[in-house]
Amino acid sequence: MTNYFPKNFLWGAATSAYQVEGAWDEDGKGKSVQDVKILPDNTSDFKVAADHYHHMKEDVALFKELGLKAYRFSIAWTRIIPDGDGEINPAGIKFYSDLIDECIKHDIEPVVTVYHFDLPAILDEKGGWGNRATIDAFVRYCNILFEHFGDRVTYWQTINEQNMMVLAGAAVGTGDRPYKQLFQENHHMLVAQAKVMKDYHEKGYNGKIGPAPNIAVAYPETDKPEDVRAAQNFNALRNWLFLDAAVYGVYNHQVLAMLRSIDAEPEMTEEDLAIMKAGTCDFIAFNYYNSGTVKASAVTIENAGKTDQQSGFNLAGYFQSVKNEHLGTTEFGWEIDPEGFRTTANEIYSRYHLPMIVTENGLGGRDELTEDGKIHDTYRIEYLRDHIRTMNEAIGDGAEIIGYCPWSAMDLISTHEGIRKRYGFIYINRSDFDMKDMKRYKKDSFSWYQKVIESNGADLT
Ligand code: BGP
Repeated sequence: MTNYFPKNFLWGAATSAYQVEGAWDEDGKGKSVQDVKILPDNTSDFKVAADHYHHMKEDVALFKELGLKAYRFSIAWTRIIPDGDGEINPAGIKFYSDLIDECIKHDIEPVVTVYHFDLPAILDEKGGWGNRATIDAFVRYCNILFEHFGDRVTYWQTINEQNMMVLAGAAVGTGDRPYKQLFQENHHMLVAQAKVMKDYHEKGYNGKIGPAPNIAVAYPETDKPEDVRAAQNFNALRNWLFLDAAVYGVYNHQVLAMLRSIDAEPEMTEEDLAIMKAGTCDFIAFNYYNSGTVKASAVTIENAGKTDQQSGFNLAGYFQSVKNEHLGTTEFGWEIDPEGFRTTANEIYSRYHLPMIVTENGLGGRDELTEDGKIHDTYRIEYLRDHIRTMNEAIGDGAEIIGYCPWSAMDLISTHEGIRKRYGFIYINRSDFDMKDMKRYKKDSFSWYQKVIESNGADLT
């Protein structure tokens, strides 16, 4: 197999603040929607998580040992501005400043997401993204981050998986509401993101900024023209809406028609549209776990609702998600489709011609810590190997992928399935309800990924 990875490829790994940090109310941190949400049954809260807040230096040293060239993490808005739009918390600035310095000291490029599902709870109480004041609060927050860290951070992502907040909000803990409301919130997020990208560019920082949606191409179930069109509709609503806005500053035409027909078209002003046009991105960060498969849908269908990020969803009259009979699944039921990764990367590149960083990709499983302190996660190695192979092929096809940050650098709390669903290269010794000793163990995937990075993707054995 020819190795197409460029010499300076950013081999990385990812986490998000509320899922990894813990210290949920320490050093002045305010509460986010993740801290106050109703948890699914038998599932850990996020109060301690992987206690990365207190193990930061130890963890970054492990990332160095792993060989990471990049670390994709998010900043908790509520550490920086505890109530979302008021006073700045110096301890929050210090924590991320130290984390960035620690990464740089170890030659690890910080790849920073400013907002990963954790809106300040106080802003949520005031109407959240439905309230236009949240746009201003977000823009101010981002500018504060740029002022403090803009000299050291080259890759910024605005919003993690905005599409999943809108389409699978119940699963990712940002709440479910009627489509009319959700797409109005979505519109405000698009405007906020555009303002932030515009500010970032105007202020002349020496870096790049982009969105970080979850992008996964969907297949039609059959070659029936109606199924093909269903897949086109699904892709427009799930994927292209978010990238068309970030890259071209426009609304996808098919999505607007769809939203009109279900009475969910957002209200937007001329000024909003001008802002969207004026603030666009430099690169595309995207998360990929698996593809989707859909068929045409009757005008009324049972279970027209949404499930979780990767299990597909239905829109009566437009599309209905189905199981793909050609794909296996993880033990948590998510389909596995490395070929779809190549297809998705090429599709994104064909549409937008911008450099891409994969900011999430990985397999959640129930890892076992053996008595001699090992974790034999061969299933994770297989998943990552197959995806790295198809990513190499996508680069060979000409898709400009400049970095890969699998989910996750270390075990953390899943969005809705607790810590029993693990993703990390590093095992954290705790369970959903027993904090044990929080000791860090290297999984088999750790030494495997180490070799992958050392060989710049040539050695996947
Ligand atoms: C993405 C999110 C992450 C993450 C991952 C795995 O949707 O950006 O925050 O958790 O999916 O999902 P889960 O934790 O539900 O297994």
